[in-house]
Amino acid sequence: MNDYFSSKENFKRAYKDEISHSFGRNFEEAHPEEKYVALGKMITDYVNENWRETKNAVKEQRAKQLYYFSMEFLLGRLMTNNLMNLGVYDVVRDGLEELGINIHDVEMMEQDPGLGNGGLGRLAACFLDSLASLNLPGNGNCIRYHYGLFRQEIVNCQQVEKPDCWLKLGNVWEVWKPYHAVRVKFGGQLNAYMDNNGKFHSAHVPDFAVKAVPYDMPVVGYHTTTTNTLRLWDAELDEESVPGGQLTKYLNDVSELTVNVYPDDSTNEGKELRLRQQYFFVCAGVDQIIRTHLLEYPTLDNLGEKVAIQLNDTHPVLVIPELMRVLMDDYDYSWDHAWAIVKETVAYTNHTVMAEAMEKWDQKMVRRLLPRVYMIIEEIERRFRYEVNHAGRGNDFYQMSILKDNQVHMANLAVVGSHSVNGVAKLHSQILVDDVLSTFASFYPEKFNNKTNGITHRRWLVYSNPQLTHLLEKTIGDGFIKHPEELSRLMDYVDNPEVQNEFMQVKRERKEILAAWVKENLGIEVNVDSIFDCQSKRLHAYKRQLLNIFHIIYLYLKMKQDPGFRIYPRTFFFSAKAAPSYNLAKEIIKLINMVAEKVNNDPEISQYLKVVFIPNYSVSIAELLINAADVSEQISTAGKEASGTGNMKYMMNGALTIGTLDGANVEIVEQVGYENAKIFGLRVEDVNIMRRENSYDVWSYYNSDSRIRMVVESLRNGTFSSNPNEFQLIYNDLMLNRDEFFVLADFAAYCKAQEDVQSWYENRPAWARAMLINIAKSGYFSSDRTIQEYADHIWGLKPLDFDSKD
Ligand code: DL6
Repeated sequence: MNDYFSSKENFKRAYKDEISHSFGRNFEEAHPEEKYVALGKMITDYVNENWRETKNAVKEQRAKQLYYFSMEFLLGRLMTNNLMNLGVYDVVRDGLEELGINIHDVEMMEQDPGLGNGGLGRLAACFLDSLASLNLPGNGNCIRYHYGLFRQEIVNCQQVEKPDCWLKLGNVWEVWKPYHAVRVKFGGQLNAYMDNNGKFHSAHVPDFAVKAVPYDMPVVGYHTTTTNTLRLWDAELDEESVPGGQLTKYLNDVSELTVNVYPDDSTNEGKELRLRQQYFFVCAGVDQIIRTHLLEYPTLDNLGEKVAIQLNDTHPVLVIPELMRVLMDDYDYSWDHAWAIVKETVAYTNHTVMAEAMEKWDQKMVRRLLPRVYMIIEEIERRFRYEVNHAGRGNDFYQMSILKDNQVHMANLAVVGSHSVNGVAKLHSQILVDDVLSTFASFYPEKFNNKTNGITHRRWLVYSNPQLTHLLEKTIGDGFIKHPEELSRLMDYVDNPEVQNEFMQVKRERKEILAAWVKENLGIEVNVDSIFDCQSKRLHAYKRQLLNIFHIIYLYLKMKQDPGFRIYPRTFFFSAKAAPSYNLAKEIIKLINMVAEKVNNDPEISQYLKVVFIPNYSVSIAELLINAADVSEQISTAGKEASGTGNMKYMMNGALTIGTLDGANVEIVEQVGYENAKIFGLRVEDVNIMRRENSYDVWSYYNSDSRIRMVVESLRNGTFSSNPNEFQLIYNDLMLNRDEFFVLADFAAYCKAQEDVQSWYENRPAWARAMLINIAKSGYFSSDRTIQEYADHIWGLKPLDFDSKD
C-alpha cells in the first residue's frame, strides 16, 4: 500500500505532488476544485491495493459473491466516509490544516451523487457499506445517471425542479472500463427456427442497440481489507448499430437512457424509457456476472452456488427472463436446468404495498421492445399455470398470473422466478403474507421471510455526529463502532445525571449547528431552546405531512384566538421532495411554506412557533438535520409505510419517535418500550375494518371536532392565501375523495400525542433518559445486523478471509 497517509508529513508531500502531476500547478495556485479532486484521486489510488486484494481473495477462496441490482444507490458524499473507513481521516485533516485548508471546505466541494430518490436507494447504499465492513463480497449494479432526480428550490412557496448536475466536477471515485462494454439490444425482429435435432434457436436482429460501459466505484469497508465494487453502467453509441441517416435520433435515444433516475412516466414514451433503462442495466449486469463466473469456473451449473442476485424491488425483475435467455440461447441449457439455476440464484425484496408502485408493463410494449425476453416470460407463465393447476390450485391462478389485463405484472414474475421473497419490516412482511401477496404465500410459503431494514451506524452516527460519538466512546468505549449491538451498554448510564446532562449538551450543540445553517442558508432565526420537531422523507400523501401541518395550523389558530393558550416553543422542520408530476404532493409543499411564511412573520406567535422547510432533501441535508432533532415524526397511515429508515436514523441520534404503529416503528417500540416513544392513532386492523366496511366518514369528524373544522376551513378562507382555490386539491382529496389516508380520523389522537410530547419535554431528566434509551436500543437497527441476516438466510455468503489481517 502506498504511504500517502502514513503520516502528516507524507500526506502533505504526496498531496502537493498529486496537484502538480494532475493539474500542472503549484499547490498555492491550485483551485479549490483541483484540491478536492486531487485528494479524491489519492484516496482512490490508496484503496486500489485493497480493491485488487479483494478481487484476488474472491478468486482464490472461490467465494460466493452477491450482486445487488438496484435502480438507486443514494450514496451521499463519500470523501469523509472513505477517509474514516480507511482510518486516515485525522492525518488528512491535520495535514490539510497545516497547509491552510479546512477539511470541511474540501468535503463540501463534493456533490451528493445523484443516483437515487429515497429510502430504497439509501437502503442500498447502507447495505454496500455494511457488506464491505463485514468483509462480505458484494457488488452493486446500477445506472450511471448523468443528472440526479432534480434539485429542489422553493420559489414563491412552491417546489421548482432545477437540474441536479452532480457530475459537474466529474466523479473522482469512478474508474471507466470501456473494454468491459456490453452490447444491449432492443426491438426489431426475432428470427426463430428449429434445427435438425429439434432444438430451438433464435436470432435477435434489433432495431436499436447500445453499448453499456461500466464505471466502477470502490466501496470501502470500515477498517477492513474488503473493498467491493459498485458498477454503474453508462450508455455509449455502438458504432455498428447506428442506422444510416438517423444519427441524431440514435444519439438522442442513447443519451436519454442514462439521463436521470425515474424519468416522468405519465406518457407512453416515459414508460417505455423506464423499461428501456431497466433492461439496459439488467442485461449488462447479467452479462458481467456470467463472464466473471466463466473466468473462474468451466461451467454455469454452479452459478447459484457462487452467485447470489438480490432484486431491490421490481425494477430489476427482468433479470429473471434475461438470465434464462442467456443460459438457454447462449449456453445451450435446457429450460428446466436454466430455470433451476435462475431460481437458486435470484431473490426478491418487496419495498412497498402501494398498488401504484407495484410495476406493471404493457404487454405489447414489452413484446415490441424485448421480443425474446417477452417470449420467455410467456413460457414462464405457461409453465407456472401448469404447476398451479397440477397442485389443484387452478382457481388461484389468475390472482398470481404474470400476464393479465394486457400487462406484465413484475412483482408476480419476481415471486415465481426467485427462491426468496422478503419484506423490509416485520409488519410489512406480514402484510405481504396476509394481504398483498397472500395467494403466493399460501402457494410458496417457504419463499416468504422478513428482513427488517437497517442503517449504517457509521455514516448516521459516527461520522455525522462526532459530538455524540465522542460522548459514547467516553462512556461505553468505542467497541460499538465495530459491534453496534454494544450501544446497549449505554443502558447502564441512562439514569446517570451527569451523562444525561452531557448528552443534552451534545444535542444542543447539534441544534446550534443546524440553527446556524438555517440562518445562513434560509435567513430564518430559530430558537435552539425550542423543541426541534422534524419530518424528513419523500412527500407522499400516505406519509401524512398533511397531518403534521394541520396540527401546526391548529396550534397557530388557537394561539391567535386565545391569548391564554401558549405552547412550549417549538420549531417544526420539514424536508421533502415531491415527484414532479405529483400535484397533490406539490400542493402540500406549498401549504407548508405558506403556513411557514405566515407563522414565522407573526410577531405575536413566532416566539412560540416556527416552521422551517429545508429545500432539496438529500443525504447531506439529512446528516445535518437528523442529529439535531428532539422529535422524530413517523406518522404514516398504519399499514402503508413498508419500513422507513429515517425513523432508525433519528432514534440512533436520540430523537423520540412520535408515530403510528406502522413499518419499523413497531420494532422501534418493541426495542425501547411504549414508555420511550409516543405511539398514537389507528392501527392496521382499525384501518382495514374501516376500509372493508366502508365506514369512514370524514364529514362526521369535520362536524364533531371544531379543531378540524377550523383547520380545514383555513384552507379556503384566506388565512394563508387570498386565493380560495389555492389548496383545492388538498381540500378535495380530504373532503370529497374521502381522505384515503385517514388524516382527519387520526387528527385528535395526534394532537393529544403532541400535547404529551410537550409535557414530557418539559421534564428534562425524563426526556434525556428516554433519548439515551433510544440510542442504547438502536444497535439492532444497524444495517450490519440486516446484512448478516441476508447473508445467513438468503445469500449463503461468507466473509472473505485475509489471514486475520482484519
Ligand atoms: O425499504 C426501504 C424503503 C422503506 O424504508 C420505505 O418504507 C419504502 O417506502 C421504500 N419503498 C420504496 C418503493 N417505492 N417504489 N417503487 O421506495 O423502501
